[in-house]
Amino acid sequence: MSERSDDGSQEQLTVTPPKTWATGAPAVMHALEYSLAQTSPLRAGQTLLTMNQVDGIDCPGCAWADPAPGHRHRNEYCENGAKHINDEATTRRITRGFFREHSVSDLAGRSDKWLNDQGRLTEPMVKRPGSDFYEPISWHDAFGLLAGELTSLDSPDEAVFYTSGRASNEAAFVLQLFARALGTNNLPDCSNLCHESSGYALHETLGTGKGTVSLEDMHHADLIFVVGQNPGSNHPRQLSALEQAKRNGARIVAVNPLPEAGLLRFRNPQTARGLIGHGTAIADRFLHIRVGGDLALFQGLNRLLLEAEDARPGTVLDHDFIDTNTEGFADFARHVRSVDWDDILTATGLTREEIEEVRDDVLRSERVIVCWAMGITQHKHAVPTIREFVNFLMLRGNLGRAGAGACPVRGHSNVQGDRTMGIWEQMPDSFLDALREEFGFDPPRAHGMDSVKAIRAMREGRVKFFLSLAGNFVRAAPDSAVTEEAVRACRTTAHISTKLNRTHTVCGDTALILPTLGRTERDVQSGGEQFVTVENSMSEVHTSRGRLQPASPLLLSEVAILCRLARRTLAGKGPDIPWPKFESDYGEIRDRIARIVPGLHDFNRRVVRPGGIRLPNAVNEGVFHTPVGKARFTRNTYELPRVPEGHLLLQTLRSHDQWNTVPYTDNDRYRGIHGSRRVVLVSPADLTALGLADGDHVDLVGVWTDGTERRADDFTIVAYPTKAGTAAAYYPETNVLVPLDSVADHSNQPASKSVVVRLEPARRPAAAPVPG
Ligand SMILES: Nc1nc2c(c(=O)[nH]1)N[C@H]1C(S)=C(S)[C@@H](COP(=O)(O)OP(=O)(O)OC[C@H]3O[C@@H](n4cnc5c(=O)[nH]c(N)nc54)[C@H](O)[C@@H]3O)O[C@H]1N2
Ligand SMILES: Nc1nc2c(c(=O)[nH]1)N[C@H]1C(S)=C(S)[C@@H](COP(=O)(O)OP(=O)(O)OC[C@H]3O[C@@H](n4cnc5c(=O)[nH]c(N)nc54)[C@H](O)[C@@H]3O)O[C@H]1N2
Ligand SMILES: [Mo]
Repeated sequence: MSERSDDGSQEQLTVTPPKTWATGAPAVMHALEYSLAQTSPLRAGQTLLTMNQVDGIDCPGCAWADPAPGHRHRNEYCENGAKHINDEATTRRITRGFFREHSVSDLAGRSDKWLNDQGRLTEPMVKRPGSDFYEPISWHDAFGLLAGELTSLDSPDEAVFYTSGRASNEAAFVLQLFARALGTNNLPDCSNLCHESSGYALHETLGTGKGTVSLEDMHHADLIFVVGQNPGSNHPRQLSALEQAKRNGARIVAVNPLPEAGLLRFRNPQTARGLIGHGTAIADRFLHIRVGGDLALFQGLNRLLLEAEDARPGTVLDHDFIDTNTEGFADFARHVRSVDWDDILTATGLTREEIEEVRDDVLRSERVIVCWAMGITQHKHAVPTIREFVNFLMLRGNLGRAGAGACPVRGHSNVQGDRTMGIWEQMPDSFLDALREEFGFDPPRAHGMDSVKAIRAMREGRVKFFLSLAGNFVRAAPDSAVTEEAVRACRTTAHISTKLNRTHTVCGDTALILPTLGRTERDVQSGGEQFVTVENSMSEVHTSRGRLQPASPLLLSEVAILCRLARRTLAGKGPDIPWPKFESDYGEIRDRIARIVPGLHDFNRRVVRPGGIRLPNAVNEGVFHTPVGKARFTRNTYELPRVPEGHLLLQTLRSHDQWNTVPYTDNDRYRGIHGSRRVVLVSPADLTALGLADGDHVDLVGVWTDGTERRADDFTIVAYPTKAGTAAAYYPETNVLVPLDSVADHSNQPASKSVVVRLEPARRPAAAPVPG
């Protein structure tokens, strides 16, 4: 796959010392700079002022929760939220002339940033078999074409419907209903690539896939672990919660192979103090851990807690909680007592004293929360790692009580809601039974395909039709070359999107672009102006209402596109579902959801109240929906990836200036990197050992256990204080290095933070830039 700079200039990398603080006044300036480059001051203001306000637009960025109504700032958004929203509100437009000028192969050679920079999609387009150009198509013909393709499949299981977490609850519900009425559970989503490991481990141990804490809990914890996440860039408003917790006396332990800016110090732009002062030191303790070492760390901690209990019986463990609510304690305890300290120290790269100091923090704390994100979930042993977090929390009863619990910090603003709505290839029977009751058809019961399985099936010709509701599948998925080949093997691909991305250019014989309204835009249907709903990381469901004039009069909402497609495809065949009614009034969809999803009864009435609805979490009522009716202690083993001599363990992560597969600029301000994303961060100690130097040009060569190698060309080395033995580089440029078969055990989530690489002198000089 060719990667090149499209702006006509040679990439100019400059490196400055990493920042030791996050947010604050410069962040506000940066947000405005990007916003004004995209849109007018008026539009920027219109969006920003209603963002995350009651009855306003839900930020299309991360899934962090909003403070309770009445406690929100007038500017309840962060620098990055402002960038995301104005990236959508951009005044730039892609018209049919653009597609006449640029063939599909031309577009396939462009960078992710260039494609995104072209602006909003404005009318439906089709690429027909044999053609290298997208051409306009009417909505009517587009739905006719797709319906024809779907009905001509040998089996509904030859179709796959991918959802990204930007989609609203209403759109997600309609999509899964359509897929199941058609007869398939092939509903992969970005969650398969994101928090699947969390969902799996929490389900298995606690009987719910969701986190157990609220924002209130964060504010009242005594000790908060921030493990494997970079909130300064990816969940900036989490820093406000951590700051608040600290003001109430909490201690924060950050665990990361990189000393991330936001973990060190935070200047809150929403307070005068933040704008002028030095800000709050966030982490009281920073554990500079090896990539993949977290399971060992928590086993070490758990062992120390058991030993502390031995020394002072009855003072350390919460026996009441353990006896009443859990099973498996004895087996777990036996195992953890036997784990070898040398193994723990090798895996973590920490000293025993460092781990003992954290034990002392724990012993001093009544209420403990563990927060985590991709640094944990994207490993082969992600599921056992999260199970070990649960063991750790349960030892001292830190579950189901105020100020304590498990906090998987979700990515996309509605990734959790999409799951609640049934976007999952293996929804439980209770949900499928409720669908049957409500709509009078028998949904398929056999599990469908997740993202990785779908790629395999496409490659083998078992899937012929691929539709995505938002997202950028070929860039988000691992093993770029393999995934691209798989998607190209489909007969039909179709994308419901706001902006152009690489997945539109790596397509099936027939490909459709179905342009849609974004969350910022007014959504007027025959039943009047609509709002949609979303669910954040803390299970709060609330409304989002767009304000801006749509980017083009030809756009349809996601709900409208899906309802019309369903109606055409299932006409005369499918169950009797009132698609047109759903399209004209989303309240009709919510009435159905209310009867299917536990906790959303009376949905329409309750969701419009300030603050919306908090879905109940059984764990907080002391109820565990596991087969045994109790929470489970588990016995966890792991095998660290084998890193041969001369190799490093590479994690693929986000820069400060990107939204997942979409880079906004080539800068990563907090890490001091400017002007290029093709950089690899390596520790000075490893550089010396490998005979390499800061500024060297290298190829990253990924080695996989089956002997295959994958190569990402021409990266510049940046000497960086990452943990020795480990390296870091940006996603999606490095997805080419992640083998499709390299997945987390049990959850099948790609192990994107665990790639064994070798650095070789660059084979060829930097690709010649091509003018945009
Ligand atoms: N601005 C912005 N915000 C975003 C996104 C975005 O792209 N841009 N994406 C959204 C989405 S979908 C998601 S899922 C979240 C992702 O949020 P994060 O999980 O914060 O995202 P990553 O950049 O993947 O960062 C992973 C962090 O884990 C650390 N890490 C890597 N490996 C390990 C390990 O083995 N152990 C430990 N302890 N740490 C490790 C890395 O150094 C890094 O700090 O952010 C959401 N918010
Ligand atoms: N190597 C590696 N790979 C990873 C990760 C990693 O850390 N490392 N992270 C993984 C994670 S956590 C995730 S969540 C996935 C992300 O995977 P995706 O969710 O598939 O990717 P995004 O980049 O968020 O999708 C961006 C596109 O969504 C469309 N879009 C934006 N807003 C809207 C909207 O309102 N409606 C519609 N219909 N379309 C819209 C636009 O066309 C835009 O181009 O990537 C995963 N891949
Ligand atoms: Mo994510």
